[in-house]
Amino acid sequence: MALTQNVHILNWIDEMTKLTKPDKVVWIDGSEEQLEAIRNEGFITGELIKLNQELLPGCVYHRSAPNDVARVEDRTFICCKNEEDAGPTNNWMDPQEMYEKLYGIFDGSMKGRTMYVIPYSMSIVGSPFAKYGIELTDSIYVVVSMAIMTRVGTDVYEALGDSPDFIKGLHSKADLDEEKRYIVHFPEDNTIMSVNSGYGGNVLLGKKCFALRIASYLGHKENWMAEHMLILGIESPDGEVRYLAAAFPSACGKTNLAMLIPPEIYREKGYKVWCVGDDIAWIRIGPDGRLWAVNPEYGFFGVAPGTSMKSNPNALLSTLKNSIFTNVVLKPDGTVWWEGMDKNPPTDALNWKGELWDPSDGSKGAHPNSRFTAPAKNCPCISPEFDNPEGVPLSAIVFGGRRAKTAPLVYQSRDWQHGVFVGSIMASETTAAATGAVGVVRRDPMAMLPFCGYHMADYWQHWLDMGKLIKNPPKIFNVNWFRTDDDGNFIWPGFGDNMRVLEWIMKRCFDEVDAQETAIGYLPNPEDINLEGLDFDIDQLKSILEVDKDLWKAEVDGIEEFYKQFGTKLPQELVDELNKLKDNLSK
Ligand code: OXD
Ligand code: MN
Repeated sequence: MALTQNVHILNWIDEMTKLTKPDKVVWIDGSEEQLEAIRNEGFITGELIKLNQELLPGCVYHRSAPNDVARVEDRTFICCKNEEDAGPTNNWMDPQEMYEKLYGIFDGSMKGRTMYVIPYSMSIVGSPFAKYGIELTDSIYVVVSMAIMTRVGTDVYEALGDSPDFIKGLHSKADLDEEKRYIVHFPEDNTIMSVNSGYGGNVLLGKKCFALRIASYLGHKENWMAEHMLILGIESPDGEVRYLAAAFPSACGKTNLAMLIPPEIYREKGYKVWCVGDDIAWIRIGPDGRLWAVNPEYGFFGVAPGTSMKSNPNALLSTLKNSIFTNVVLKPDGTVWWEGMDKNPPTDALNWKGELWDPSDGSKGAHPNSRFTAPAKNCPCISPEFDNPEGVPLSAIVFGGRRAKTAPLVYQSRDWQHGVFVGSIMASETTAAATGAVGVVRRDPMAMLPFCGYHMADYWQHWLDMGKLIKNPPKIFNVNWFRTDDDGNFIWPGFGDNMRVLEWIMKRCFDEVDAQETAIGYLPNPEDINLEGLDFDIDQLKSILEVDKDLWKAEVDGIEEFYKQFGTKLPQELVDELNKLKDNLSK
């Protein structure tokens, strides 16, 4: 029975039902009883596998198809009327043409299946940040995952009333045909369509599709920002908490930073780090002229391999109940394992493809992109402000990347405009694990390249325009935990010790410490980074704070090359900043 009388919702569901032709329609109400029944159905269909309920209460296991284990950027489209509005970094197709193509693929795709109707909210229902979505799907995995990753429930219908203001999401696994796999956004129609995939990043439509691609488009129209950023709070011994948001390309330890455990000397003094979010921030200007941020999600969709009690105990502890594990190793005792969890690969276990796994044959047991889906509230360091509808005030915005030599451990931009430039030139060097080629620079401005729902140059302009509206803007920084020595070893210890850098960042935000002005921005005086309790000498620190002008001149060439594709849309302010950098480097 329909759970709403909203005609916009009913008409759309009617149309999508006629198109996809499911055997039945089930309205999800968000109740635990209904989810329990659906999980049980998943055990029968085989979409889900029950795990050991004593050791992992409420946890289930899921495998996606072997050809369907990651986001598919080459099959992800932004379909707005004018190609120019999608920009050079997005795939585009004329919306009419794309609708026709997709309607052909969706036609009858749910025959013999159930269509689930999932009402969900990104951020707290009724809060100033809240945006609502409805996802129609034929996947039980999607239903149970959305119930972890978003706020699912009938209060969404109440909040919507008769309004047409919701994001329509249609997902069907169809035949999991790679050739017909499409993840498509129609920002002008508030619509997302995803077909022929069952992998989280492609099918949990609240996450990348809505909370970043569609939301970035909405933020541009409505003067707010949707960013690919973690949010954390640093509590000092006197109980004051200062917040920052940080953007990193993948493989830079974003989840680890979001859940950082400070070094012992900080903990002894009473410092704490609180996680508000690990992936996405929605940011608005508050009445006090500061930026206020919320995490619009309700759970973590983290990469499993490498997560251990050493690297990120808070993440691992988050997964011990009511979580979903996808494409990891399934042990005979009904628990799970992945590479990097510990040094004891299990015997008699099944690998991510469901085959008996022999750890000694050199193959990986878990897929490198295997995932956990865990309720944020399981996290031991989840911020008490996680559920605050007003969000948290940002003192700093931090950008970062993985650079062997170019970027110093940390530097601060001169002002908002320069900070936008710093975000726009963000880059990471590829590691051997990512591709065959090592050290290739990949630009990923604000870590938004795959997630910006409109023209990247308009997005930069939006950042610049927001700067003019924010009376008390956060300070903008860049960090690089990944400087290497001549043998390729990381110099900075990273992980919890990144706290030492965050402390300097916060001191800068509150004018509590000086800095040196350099060609690229403000750098710390080395003695201002606290090395207490760390086996790391000041000369090592100096070496990773060094700015090599020749490397930066080469960097300028790379930036110019990257900027070229944006043509005349490139904001003049960024051209000015690039020229200023060139000038500074020639002095
Ligand atoms: C993610 C990503 O899964 O950024 O969060 O790819
Ligand atoms: Mn992400």
